[in-house]
Amino acid sequence: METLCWSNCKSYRESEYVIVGLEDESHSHAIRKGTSNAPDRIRKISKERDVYIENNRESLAYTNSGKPQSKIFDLGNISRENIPFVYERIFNEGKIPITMGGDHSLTTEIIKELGKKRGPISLVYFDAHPDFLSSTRDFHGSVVYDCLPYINPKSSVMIGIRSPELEEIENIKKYGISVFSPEDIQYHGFKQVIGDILSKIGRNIYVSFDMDCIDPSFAPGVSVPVPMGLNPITASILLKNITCGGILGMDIMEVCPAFDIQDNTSHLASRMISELLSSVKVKEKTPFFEKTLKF
Ligand SMILES: [Mn+2]
Repeated sequence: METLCWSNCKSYRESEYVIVGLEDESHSHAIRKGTSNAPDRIRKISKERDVYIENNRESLAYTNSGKPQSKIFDLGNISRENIPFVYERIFNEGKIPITMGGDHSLTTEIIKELGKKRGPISLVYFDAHPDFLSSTRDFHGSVVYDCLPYINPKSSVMIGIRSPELEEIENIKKYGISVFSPEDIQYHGFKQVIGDILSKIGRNIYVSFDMDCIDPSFAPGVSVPVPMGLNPITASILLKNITCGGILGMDIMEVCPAFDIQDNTSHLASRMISELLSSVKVKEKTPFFEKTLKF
């Protein structure tokens, strides 16, 4: 089995971070199909693009935060039905899952397991869409509503939102989730937005990263693209500042390889995982810029 290039230890037992692939899109209503191919595609592209070969030796690409310091193990792919069993064990053993989907409804199944143990959770939801429908349930458009029993909406945030439906706007107001759109970030600047986000979220952080939060010019291979999205650098800086004090888990969802261009979206997904893993292990909340590499 191909593993993600950031996987650096031999056994699940010794790992701190566990990579899990979920090849399932059974609860997607999107017209574009193919997110179930994403986990293995991201693994393959990570090996091709984030590893350099010098004199027959593999050399892993660093990020500007250094290289991942944690023990990372790629568990491979599991089925939707096995999520409760596998994630209960991961959370019981104090490990941190980094999940590659699959359609976004898989996040709900992960949050259910996490919420039982560690709820209420501060959900940090990167997405073009709020996924906050309540008239239709149990699909990729109702994730946040389906997660309500396990999260604290007042300490949860949505980042990158730009295509809400009326019903979702009403639910955002009703439950008091803070929304930071790409326009907010452009207008106020990300330093202010980071401050606002950090003042909202608690310490029980779970990050769900729908690749459609990124502008489709950078990430065309997603199942429901929306123009005017986040710049990848902005998303990375936000992600690193939010997660540098530690997280309960993260997922990266909705990459759709069949609609990608030159696998750019899969490469960006691999890169986002490495940006996270290279900066997440800092104990205290040091601002990201104070611990980036100095050349
Ligand atoms: Mn989504």
